[in-house]
Amino acid sequence: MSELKSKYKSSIKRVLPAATVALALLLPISAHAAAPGITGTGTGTAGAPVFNLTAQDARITQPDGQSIYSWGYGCATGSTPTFAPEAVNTSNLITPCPTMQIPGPTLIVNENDTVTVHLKNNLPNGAGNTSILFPGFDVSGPATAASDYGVQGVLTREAAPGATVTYTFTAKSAGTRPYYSGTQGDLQVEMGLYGAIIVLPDSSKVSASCLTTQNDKARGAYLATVGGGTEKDFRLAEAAFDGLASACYDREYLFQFSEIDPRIHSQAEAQVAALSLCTVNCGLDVQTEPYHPTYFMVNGRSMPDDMDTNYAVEYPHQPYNGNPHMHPGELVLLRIVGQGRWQHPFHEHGNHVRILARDGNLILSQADPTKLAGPLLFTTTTTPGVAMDGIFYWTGKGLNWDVYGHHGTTDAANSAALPCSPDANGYNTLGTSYQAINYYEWCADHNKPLEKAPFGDVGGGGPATLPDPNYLTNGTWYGGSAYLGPDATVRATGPTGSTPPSGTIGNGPSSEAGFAFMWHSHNEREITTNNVFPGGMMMMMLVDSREFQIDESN
Ligand SMILES: [Cu+2]
Repeated sequence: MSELKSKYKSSIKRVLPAATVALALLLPISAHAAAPGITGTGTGTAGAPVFNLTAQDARITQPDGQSIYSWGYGCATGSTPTFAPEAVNTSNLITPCPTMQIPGPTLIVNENDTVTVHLKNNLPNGAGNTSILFPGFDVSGPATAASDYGVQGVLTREAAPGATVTYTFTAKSAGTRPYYSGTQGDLQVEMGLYGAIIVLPDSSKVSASCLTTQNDKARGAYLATVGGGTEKDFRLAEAAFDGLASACYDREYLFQFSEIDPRIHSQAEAQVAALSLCTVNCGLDVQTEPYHPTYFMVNGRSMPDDMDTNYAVEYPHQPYNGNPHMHPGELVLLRIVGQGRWQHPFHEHGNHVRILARDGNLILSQADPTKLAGPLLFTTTTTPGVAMDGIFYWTGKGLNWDVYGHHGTTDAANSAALPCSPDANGYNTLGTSYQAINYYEWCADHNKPLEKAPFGDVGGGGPATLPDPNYLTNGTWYGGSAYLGPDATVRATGPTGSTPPSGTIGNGPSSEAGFAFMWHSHNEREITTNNVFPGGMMMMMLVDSREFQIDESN
C-alpha cells in the first residue's frame, strides 16, 4: 500500500473511533465546565481587586479510592469572593471557594488592574514558610500594612507559619498564566500549591469584529436561537486579547496539568505530624527524587472524576472539572497550563489548536506585527510553568458524510427545512442561518448518507460501514446514532429505508446525541490511574448540535 493510502486509512480509523464508536454519546448532562474563578474578595475596588488567600492542608481523592494528603491554596475564612463568569450559579454550592483547593482558586482580573494578594500560611507548623510566585508580573511589597512584608526567601517574600504576606502587582497584559509556591518548590508545588491567573483584555480595546453579530454570535441574535433561546453566556470576556479579531471566542476552558507521587505526600504527612510542635526553623526534609508519579490530573482530578461537574460535593477540595462542550463552528478558547514537573503531550482530538499566546505573550508575525503567527498544534504539550492560550473549533468537515443526517433523496422535507448554503469557506453561515440546527454545516457533505446500504452491509458503499447492532454491544455511552443532534436519528433515513442503529439502547431519538472526542495525554502511562487504564489525564470534548442547550451554570 502506498504511503498516501496507508496514511489515509489510518486517519479514517482515527476519525471513526472518535466520531462514531467511542461515542455519539449519551453522557448524562452533567458535564459542566467553563473557566470559573474569583474576581476578588469583597474589599477591593474597581481596578484594584483584592484576594485573601490561605495555604492549608487537606486530603484529595483519586478514582482508585485513595485519599491523598495534600497542600493547596484557598479562600481565607471569612472572605467573600465574587465569582465569574456570572452565569455560574453559585447559590447551590456548599463551598463555592473552599479554604483549600487543588488547583488554587482561579484569579480573574482585568488588564491594568492593581492586584493585591494576601496569603496567610495556615500549613502545619512543621511545613515551614510558604509563598506565591506570579511569573510574568512585576511583584512589589505590601501597599499598606508593612507587617505583611513577610520574610525574604530565595525566590520571593514568604509567610512564616501563621503569618501573612502581601503581594502587589499590575496586570499589565492579557492572557493566562500560572501562579505557584516559590518556597521549596520541588515539595510545595508537588503537594498542590499552584493555580492560574487570567487577565482579561481591556474591554475598550477588544477588536470591533468580536462585537459584531457574526463573531459575537454567542451574544445577541445567536444566543437567542440556541437551545430554544435560553442559552447563557459563559465567557469571561469577548476576546482573549486586545485588538486582534483572531482573539474572539465563543467558549472557554482552563486545563491545568499536574501529577502526584503519593510517596512524597505520605512522607510529608508523617513529617508534619512529627514536627507538630515545631516553632523555629521548621521545614520538611522529604525526598522528592527519584520521582515516580502514579496520578495524572487535569484540574486536580483524574478521569473519570474530571468529567463530573464543577464543585461536585464528592470533591470538596477539587472544585474544577475538565470537560469541554461546544456547538459546531464555535471558537473555543483553551487556556492550558503546565503545573507539576513533567511535560504532558495533551492531544485535542477533532482538530488542531491554533496557539495565540504563550505565557500571555502574543505570538505575532515578524513581518506584520498586526497578525498572529502562532503554531497550529496537534498536541499542545504542557511544560511546567508554561501557559498557552489557543483556539479550537470543530465543524465535521472531512468526515465525508452528512453528520446532521438529512439525506435529500428520500428525505426531501428535511432537506428543504435545513438547506445548506455554502459561504466563501464552504460552511452554512450565510444570512440568518445562525438560527438553523445545521449552522456551520460543511455543505460539501450535505445529503451524503453515512452508508448507502443497510447497516452491517460491508459492500454497501458510503464512507463508513456501521456494525450490525445484532452483533454489537453498544454500551451505555453509545447513543445509537452516528448523526449529530437529538433529532438526527429520526432525520436519518437512507435509500433503503433503513437507518443506522438507533434507539438500540437507553436513549430515545429525541435525547442528546452529540459526538465526544477524547482529549487526553498522548503519553499512555498518563491515561492510567495508579497504573490502571482508563484514568489519568483524559476527558471528552462534547460536540452537540445547535438545538442542544449547553448549560454550564452548575
Ligand atoms: Cu489522541
